[in-house]
Amino acid sequence: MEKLIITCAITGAEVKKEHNSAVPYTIDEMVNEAFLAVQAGASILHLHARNDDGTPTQSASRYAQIIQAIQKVVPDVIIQVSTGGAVGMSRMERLDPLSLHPEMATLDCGTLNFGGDDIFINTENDIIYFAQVMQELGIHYELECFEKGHIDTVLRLVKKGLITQPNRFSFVLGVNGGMSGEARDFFFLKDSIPSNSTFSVAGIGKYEFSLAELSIQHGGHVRVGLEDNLYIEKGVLATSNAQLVEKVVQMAKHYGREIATPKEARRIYKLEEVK
Ligand code: KMH
Ligand code: ZN
Repeated sequence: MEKLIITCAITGAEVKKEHNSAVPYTIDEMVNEAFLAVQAGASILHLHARNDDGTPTQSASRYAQIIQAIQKVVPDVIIQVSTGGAVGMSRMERLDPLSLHPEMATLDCGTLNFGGDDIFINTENDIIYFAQVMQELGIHYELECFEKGHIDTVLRLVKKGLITQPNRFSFVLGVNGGMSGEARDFFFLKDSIPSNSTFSVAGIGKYEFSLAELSIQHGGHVRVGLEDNLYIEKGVLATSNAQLVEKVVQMAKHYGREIATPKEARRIYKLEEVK
């Protein structure tokens, strides 16, 4: 089995310090969380930008400050910027950080309810347009699929040549409005993608570690982080992103799966191929 790629989603757009005071907002806080998460074993950082008061922003200049500061302390890590941003942001706003030519970015592959009155909108034309922009800029994308229909959309767009190979899927499961993250969901999605694809899991809330464990055992990769889950165990808040990463590293050790360095992750995810 390939080594395990751990992505750390350090802050997100929705969770707040009121939920867990470890959620980073400022650039210094993000750098500290990023550094410790990478030290613990993360090879990819999934980034959202925030203003100092915690409000989410897709401003390229804010992303530039965050990325530069992070790269000073962990120069090799793979940076994956979010093009999901926060619910309600416009398409163009969401694309703003791509002007920085990050190594990776997310491509959200369908619309879904996002709890309460929120709808996370990703129409088919949005997906096609975002993919086209990333391809033109040479940015490697990860396919964020919140349910099976999103995978079907990807496979249809791949057939039409609108989404290019290699396909790196991320199963983001457990959003209120998306697919749950039970074992049966995991196997259904894993068995629905072509065998030459890679996949990672991002379990939201209570699904974070149960999905991580399944993915470690079945050749997938893992995303953890305070964006997705605030607890290290039931009822106990995590004290840092690094603590969540460390728990996955221990799990991987238990199953005899080694952890990929950023260099190894680039090879596994084929990030080094001519863009
Ligand atoms: N904040 C969510 C609405 C992504 O990063 O691409 C979308 C999200 C997905 O987090
Ligand atoms: Zn995100």
